[in-house]
Amino acid sequence: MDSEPRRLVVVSNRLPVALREAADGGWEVKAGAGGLVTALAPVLRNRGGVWIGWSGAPDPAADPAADVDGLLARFSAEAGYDLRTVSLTREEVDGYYSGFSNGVIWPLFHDLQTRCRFDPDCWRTYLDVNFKFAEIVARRTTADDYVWIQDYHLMHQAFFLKSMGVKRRTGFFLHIPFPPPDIFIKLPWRWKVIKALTEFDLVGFQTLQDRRNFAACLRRLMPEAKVSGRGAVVTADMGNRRFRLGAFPISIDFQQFDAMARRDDVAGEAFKIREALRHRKIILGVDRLDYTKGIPERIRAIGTLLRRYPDIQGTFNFVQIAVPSREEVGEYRELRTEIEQLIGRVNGEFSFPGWVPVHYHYRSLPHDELVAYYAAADIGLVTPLRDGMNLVAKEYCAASTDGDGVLILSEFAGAAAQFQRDAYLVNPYDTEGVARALHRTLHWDKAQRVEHMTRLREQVRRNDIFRWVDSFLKAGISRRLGDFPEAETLRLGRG
Ligand code: ADQ
Repeated sequence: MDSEPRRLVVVSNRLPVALREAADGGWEVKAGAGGLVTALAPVLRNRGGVWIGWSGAPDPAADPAADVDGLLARFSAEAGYDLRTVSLTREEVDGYYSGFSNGVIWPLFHDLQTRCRFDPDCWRTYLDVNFKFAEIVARRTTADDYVWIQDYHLMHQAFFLKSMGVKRRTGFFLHIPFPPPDIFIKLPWRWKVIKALTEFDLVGFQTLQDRRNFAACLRRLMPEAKVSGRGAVVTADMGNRRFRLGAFPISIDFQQFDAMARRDDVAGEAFKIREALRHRKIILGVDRLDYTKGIPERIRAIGTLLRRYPDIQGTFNFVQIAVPSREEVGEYRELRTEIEQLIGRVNGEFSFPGWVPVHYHYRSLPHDELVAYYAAADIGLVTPLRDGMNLVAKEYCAASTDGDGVLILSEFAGAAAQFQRDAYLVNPYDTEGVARALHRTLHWDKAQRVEHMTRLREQVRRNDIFRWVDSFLKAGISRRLGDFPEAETLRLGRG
């Protein structure tokens, strides 16, 4: 039996803070607000936890005026856990982050292989940067720690730790899908990637299907591997060692979204949104502007809806909120232009005085404003072409506090596995099918909407982000979130 882990160490590409250039030319730190930070901060806080990652700014350490360590130390003191930054040069960011992680793994793992640019230089930089991360992990941790690595940017951490002779208990969670063998084997470095993943003690996926895909790739590329067991977590036997594979669907802080949607100011904001749209039905899309999210296909479906069912014209608005993402990449700029042109076309064809069908916001919204949109919407239209999980679907349900709402969800989002009974599932490529789903659900009566939404909300409430952390830690080290010792105990233990 393994000994009690003393600290939880989280390693991710980005730190849960953003380091950026301030107006006065210096650097400033801003806290992140994602679900992962919310879930992990309580485990790390006051328990001597550490978070290791890139600050998001290429090489601020090279800037003599930047007191990066000082800035992070001040932030760490407030946050109650240590932040350790991995500095990356502009070239490293280009090769490891943009080139390999987002130019190869992201499209390949989302089944969009034609978008991959298999550049061997980027692959080499990916390995170099993974080595750099692993050196810092080795330096900043001890054999008593549990090291939890996040996502596809860092698939070689366990491999490099072992090659340095550093013994650590490691867990890895993949936030994006894992593709089936026919797609995965297109990767020129498929064997090295799968081998690297087998070096973790636990590899976690979003869904059972992802886990099955991984097991199928493993059998194909490493025939000596034997996967056995039943349930969410199974064992892979590699002959000389074993590791575990599990499905851990990620989630959100349900209570936080629910409570925010119930706040008077947020409910007031939701009312204002409805009023501005003259109390017509609201169909809502919220995404990072990414080609996996199916935004052009969704706008085409709105056009089809208006063309096929003319009775519906003037009765609803489609509001699309897109957060700018990876704007430095040409492909993403082209996608933005395509979306704007498609919206222009639909609005040009169907608007009439007093009604414009599609409203489009290209910006990141503060949390409470986003929740006001969720609360105001009658239909959440979540139609990614492929998605690891999709948290927007869960946030929409959590913010629908009156239980009156409809979730139309892509069958290719990880969330579909949990929501298949109560979301209206669609194929995002089938614009006529999506239009039909919209037409039908716009006519659902209140009892029907409430019946499904109540069950969806219950599902998210029960399976929240804290449960996700617990289930991963339980599989990894037979521990729960609350089991990590408080800092006081730690200090006494050390003294
Ligand atoms: P993402 O691809 O980023 O995450 P998603 O899970 O939908 O996808 O999360 C997006 C987040 O961005 C949500 O929390 C949402 O609130 C926020 N957001 C979206 N639009 C916004 C806006 N206009 N303003 C402010 N915030 C906005 C990856 C994987 C997913 C997986 C998650 C978590 O691709 O499949 O669900 O990680 O594991």
